[in-house]
Amino acid sequence: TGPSVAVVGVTGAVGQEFLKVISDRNFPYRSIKMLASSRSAGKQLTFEDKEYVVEEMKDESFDGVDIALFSAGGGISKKMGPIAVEKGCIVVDNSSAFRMTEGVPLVIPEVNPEAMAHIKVGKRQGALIANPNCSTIICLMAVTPLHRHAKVKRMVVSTYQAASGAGAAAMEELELQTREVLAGKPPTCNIFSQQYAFNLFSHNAPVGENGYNEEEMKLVKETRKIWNCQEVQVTATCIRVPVMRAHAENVNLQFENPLDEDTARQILKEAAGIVVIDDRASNHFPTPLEVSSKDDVAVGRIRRDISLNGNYGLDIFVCGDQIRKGAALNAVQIAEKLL
Ligand code: 2RA
Repeated sequence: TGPSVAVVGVTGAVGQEFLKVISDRNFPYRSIKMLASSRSAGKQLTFEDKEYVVEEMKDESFDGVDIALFSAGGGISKKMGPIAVEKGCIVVDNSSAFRMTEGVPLVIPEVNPEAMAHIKVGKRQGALIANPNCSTIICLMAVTPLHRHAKVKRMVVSTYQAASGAGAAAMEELELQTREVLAGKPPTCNIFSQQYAFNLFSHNAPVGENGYNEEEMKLVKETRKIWNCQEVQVTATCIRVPVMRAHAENVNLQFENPLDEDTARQILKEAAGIVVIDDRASNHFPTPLEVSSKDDVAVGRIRRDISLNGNYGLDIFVCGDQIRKGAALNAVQIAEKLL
């Protein structure tokens, strides 16, 4: 009786995580289609003790599909998303293709579920919902509960982004390079133009006229759309670091209203999808390894920003799994809200 589901880009890192999350959360699908490009078509895969063959995605793949989870790049989403919607399918798109499109809800279920409240499966109405960028999801999961309490005036984000954000091939290259460098060999640089192992560099997204790269502008624009708050001041610096699959982000916040660090810590302890790791005595704070493959976003280093008078400023440090809450889990949670 549940929805018929299609997973688009099923062989990629996020596509595989879609399946893990669907299974972990017992998502009540009636049927599931494994869709990918012609390159992956024909591959066999076992899911929940059933054998599937990956099908090459075609227009007719979406006939009768209720919910399609897309993570196959912006080009595929642009081309096939509207076709699926036309057929009455609800598309949850992990690409950036439609995130800033007027009328397309950009949703983090714990943050702005109201943005998609009008969309339900079963009406065969067809709709497209955009999954925010991973660094936006991870940041706003931690900051929104504080924003709701004291209204963020300005947010300065420094990200330390994992290889997984650049795909499975980047994760493989990080491992390969690490072995090569340790063996005294020159690093293989196919995905990134420079050595990644034992290094870090400004995020590989293109840099725009204003000197910000696309990853940084996503944080600026998506925050304003998700919070429906055009006046919030956001700036960001996104860095790629040699970590496999979890992003870390330092966030400096300036509020319109006072918020002391103890209250902030309490708000975060009570926030959905958040775990507070803030043990100063043992210097134990969030780390990418500790959140990898986990659902919750970890927050620590909660402290008053001493550069400001009173309790109008706060610094926090956030870690979240880029493939899971940063992409697949968020999308499946959106799908759950469609039921
Ligand atoms: C990255 N957020 O980490 C981008 C793409 N998912 O590179």
